[in-house]
Amino acid sequence: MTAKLTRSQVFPEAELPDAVSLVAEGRKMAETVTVGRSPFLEHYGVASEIEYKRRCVEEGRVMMHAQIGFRDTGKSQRAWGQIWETLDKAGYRVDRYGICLDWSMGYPRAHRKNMPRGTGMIMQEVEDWIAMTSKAPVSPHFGDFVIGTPAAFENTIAALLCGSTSVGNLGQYFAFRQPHWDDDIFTTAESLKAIALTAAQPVEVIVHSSLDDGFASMFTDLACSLGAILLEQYIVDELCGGHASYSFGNTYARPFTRHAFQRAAHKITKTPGTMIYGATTMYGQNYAANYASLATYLRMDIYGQKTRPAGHAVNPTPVTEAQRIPDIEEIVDVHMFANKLVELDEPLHALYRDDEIDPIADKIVEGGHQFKANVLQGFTEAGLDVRNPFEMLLAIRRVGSKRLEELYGPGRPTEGRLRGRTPVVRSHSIEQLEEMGEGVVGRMDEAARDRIRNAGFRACIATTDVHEYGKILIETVLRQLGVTIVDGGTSTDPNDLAEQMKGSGADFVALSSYNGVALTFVSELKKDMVKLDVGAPIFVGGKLNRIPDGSNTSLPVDISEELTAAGAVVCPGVETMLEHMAAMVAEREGAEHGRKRA
Ligand code: B12
Repeated sequence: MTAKLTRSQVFPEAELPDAVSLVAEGRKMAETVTVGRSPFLEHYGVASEIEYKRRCVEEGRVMMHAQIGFRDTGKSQRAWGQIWETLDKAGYRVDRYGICLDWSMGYPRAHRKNMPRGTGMIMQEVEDWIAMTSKAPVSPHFGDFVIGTPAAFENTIAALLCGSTSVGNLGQYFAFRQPHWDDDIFTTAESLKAIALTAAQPVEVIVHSSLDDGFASMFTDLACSLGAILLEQYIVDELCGGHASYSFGNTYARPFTRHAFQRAAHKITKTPGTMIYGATTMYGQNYAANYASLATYLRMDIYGQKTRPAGHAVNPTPVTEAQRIPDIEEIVDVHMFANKLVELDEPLHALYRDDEIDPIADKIVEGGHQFKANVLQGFTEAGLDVRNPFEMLLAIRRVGSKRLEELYGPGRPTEGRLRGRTPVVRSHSIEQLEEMGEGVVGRMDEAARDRIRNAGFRACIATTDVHEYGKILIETVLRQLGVTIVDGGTSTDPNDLAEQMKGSGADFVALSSYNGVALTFVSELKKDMVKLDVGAPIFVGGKLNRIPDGSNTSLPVDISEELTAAGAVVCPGVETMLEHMAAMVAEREGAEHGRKRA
């Protein structure tokens, strides 16, 4: 059982920054920084997106959300106008754009230059932000790498100035770490100031949180995910006077629970929801098959918003998403598809069963309230000040999703289950990975399995960024093969990983990378390992691509060859690593045999 929390564990510092002064500093900025008038606000004659959303809910309109953001700012500006215009001509509407800032934008501007870049948009001046949002009357939603990062305050200022009334992403605050940035006190302070700045605006501004980016993708219990919304409402609305809102969807792949969760969330929504994100974990490499997944989750989401509107836009995700960031035409196509689906949706309503789904939604809500209450009580018992937003933010971030669920989850304590509990309503994603891992081991040749088991391998497993599912999969497979796991962490730094390799004497690294940084990471890791005289193989898998410098398409390209040249073993699947491990065993046996003969 997980040990109880104590204040000194969570906050070893003698003193924390004063929350009241930080909130005051954020509010003061509202004297000079206010929401700019964007074409969206002008066109619809509203003060903020919240007002627009309430209006759409009243009219029974299903809103549409598209994600855009290319490395090249010119291309992003083109996309802003082109997608809206093409859909408008067809008689359809895109209501909001979620802007994919690059993760390097999460560093304060003065630190940004030499930091690792991902695959998103990089903007320099506030004028660039304004130039983009002025291209069409679509609501700018700054969902990522604003609140929650070390650049929270300055990026929130830019977002408000260019007319955005929806700024995120509190979910990222809790779960993301910018590489080479260890100062979570600074990140918390900047985020709290940013929240206070939004709260002090004369118009209502959404503080957005993506549950999937935050803890929800790692909770095994949907009640904890709902409890996370309640905790965020508590911090933002109650403690800071702001307007917390949320999205979910990427990792809610099972239609029944996706829908039950929508209904549960509807019951506790205060500020209108931002968007229901596409169920992108349903996508694979085949576009035609992806259309079936698209239709399944979209239909569910459209129905949800028609019958229990919580203000969310739905998000048709292009079917190319599992391969790379989608291009402009692909975004237009998928929106044509989604709008048609809305038109075709009406006669199908009778097919859905309220009597089955509503009791599940009720269980999630009850469990969610229980989770929030458990967290507040547990924190109080540990000596934390639950009325202080700084302490609440930093404590939740430091304790982390897994431990929060272990300590305070509403599920019944059960030995042998993930997080030591039987979930109130099981979330699908993590269990699915475990099943996938078991499948890989089950399909292995029995002799190979035994030889690896007997080899007594020790493996250091890590990720270069927030994507952790690949790591969980590898861990499941390796554990079943008797490999000792050294946890190299998520969003780790190459130098720390090399040190860990040295300290633990691991036989190999298994690295999962998805954000377009694999090449830089592996090159640095290799250098650091050479420095420390560590010669172990580096297995790498995930989404192995990057945007080449000076690219004219802004689309990432495969980097498998470069990674091989940099000294890594590129693994399109887990099987490749297992084959290499078998070869390592054979080599060891050969060496052993040679020694015996000598
Ligand atoms: C789930 C997901 C998320 C979740 C992650 C939840 C979590 N805690 O893990 C959330 C919502 C948090 C997320 C966030 C982001 N994501 Co994301 N995400 C995905 C998604 C849908 C699935 C990836 C996944 O985990 N698959 C499950 C694994 C198990 O399967 P797999 O990838 O097929 O892996 C196989 C092999 O690669 C191999 N493998 C994987 N790792 C390893 C390691 C070793 C050693 C070995 C041997 C094998 C191996 O094993 C698997 C079985 O064969 C993909 C799109 C897609 N459908 O693939 C985007 C995707 C990876 N994300 C992407 C992006 C851009 C982001 C964000 C930057 C978006 C944003 N603006 O916020 C943020 C990340 C921010 C950050 N700080 O890093 C991009 C990457 C773009 C690119 N490189 O071209 C993708 C491709 C989506 C897209 N098209 O834009 N994401």
